[in-house]
Amino acid sequence: MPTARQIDAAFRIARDRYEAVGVNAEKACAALAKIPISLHCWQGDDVGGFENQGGAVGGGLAVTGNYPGRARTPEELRSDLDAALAVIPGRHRLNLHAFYGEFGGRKVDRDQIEAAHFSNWIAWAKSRGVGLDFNPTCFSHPKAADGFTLSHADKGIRKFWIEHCRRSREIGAAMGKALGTPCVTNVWVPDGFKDTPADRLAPRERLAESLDAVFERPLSPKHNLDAVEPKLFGIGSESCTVGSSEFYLGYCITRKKLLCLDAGHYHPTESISDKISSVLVYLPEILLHVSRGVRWDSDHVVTLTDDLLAIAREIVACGDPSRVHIGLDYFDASINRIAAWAIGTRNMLRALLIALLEPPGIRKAEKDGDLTARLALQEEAKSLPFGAIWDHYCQDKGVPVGEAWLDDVRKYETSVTGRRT
Ligand code: RNT
Ligand code: ZN
Repeated sequence: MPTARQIDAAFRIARDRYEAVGVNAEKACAALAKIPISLHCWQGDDVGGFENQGGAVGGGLAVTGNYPGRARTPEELRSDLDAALAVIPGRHRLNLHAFYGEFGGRKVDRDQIEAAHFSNWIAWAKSRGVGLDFNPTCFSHPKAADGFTLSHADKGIRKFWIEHCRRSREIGAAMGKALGTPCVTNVWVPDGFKDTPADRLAPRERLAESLDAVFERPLSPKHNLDAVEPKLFGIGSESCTVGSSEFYLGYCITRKKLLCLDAGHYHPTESISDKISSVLVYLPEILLHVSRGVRWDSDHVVTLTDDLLAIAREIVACGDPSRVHIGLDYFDASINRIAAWAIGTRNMLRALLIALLEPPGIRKAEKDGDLTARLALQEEAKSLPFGAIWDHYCQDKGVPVGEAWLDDVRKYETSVTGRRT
């Protein structure tokens, strides 16, 4: 492990190197500290939730792997999140799903949930200085078993899910109010067809109508921001997804909602990086689900890929990162789950730091019409010493530098997660 002095020395050299290309590394670090990442609670327990219904994940989602140590209770999940946050620099957020409520052993159906069921989460978040985001859970439930919820042909089933989503955004608003930072409440429904539908229009009309009912009551944007999430396909809904990209883009523009761009929800050769600027022309704010699809929407742990770098670059290049709410969305049960959070979140931050350290000469070359210089500078920027800036940032924020974080996670594994059966 490098000593603090070595980290400082490397930082000073790197800072000078960046200064030579017109970048202020200290300013970049200060800007990074202002960007929160919303950690997805569902990485900690394989999208299980705490309803004690014993229901495996549904809705076309698949979690694979059997690594020991899954969180089985809200206390365990909070403790695991503390362990993850301890190795991630900066202040962040937690993204909760409705079925992570605490129901005191009683059966509380989804259309009965209340903010009181999340009071321990709110207290935890407050004590950690963490913001909360929220999601209705429209899967892993008997009323979603045939793959349809808000667009269901049965009015009673639609009503049930409308009530669930309505309550979810009220809970989101209660969280936002209690914590003094707006909660982004994101609606994703699995609705879709395994095989070629005869009528694609009616379910889409029903989905729009149901969503309008969900969002009927205005809530202060200081407390809650509504988002909706499109998808291309899921397991069991390969032929047609009711909430497609076009469906929700239109919905968001006409209803003034946040569009959620999930990195795994498009054709495999499409990246959400190019979509960010496109939708920011029409929408003041958007939500991202940063994920990594491998051949399909497999939700692998986020790694430092070209795709991730491009996403981070666009968030920064569009001028105001606060317009883009960044959430993570992956679930890997084949490795240590706390490590999965740490790896993905640290990578998201690292990608943002690289974006914040982009030499201004690249943009200038484009403005000047010098495409040769643009490409040359883009390529040279790839070997600038961002690692030394990142190490220093981690040290400055009081978290382990480099792979040292893994030792901390291993210690926690030996004493806590590894003992769970
Ligand atoms: C599913 C969506 C959705 C979920 C979470 C658990 O394809 O990406 O965001 O992953 O709500
Ligand atoms: Zn998602």
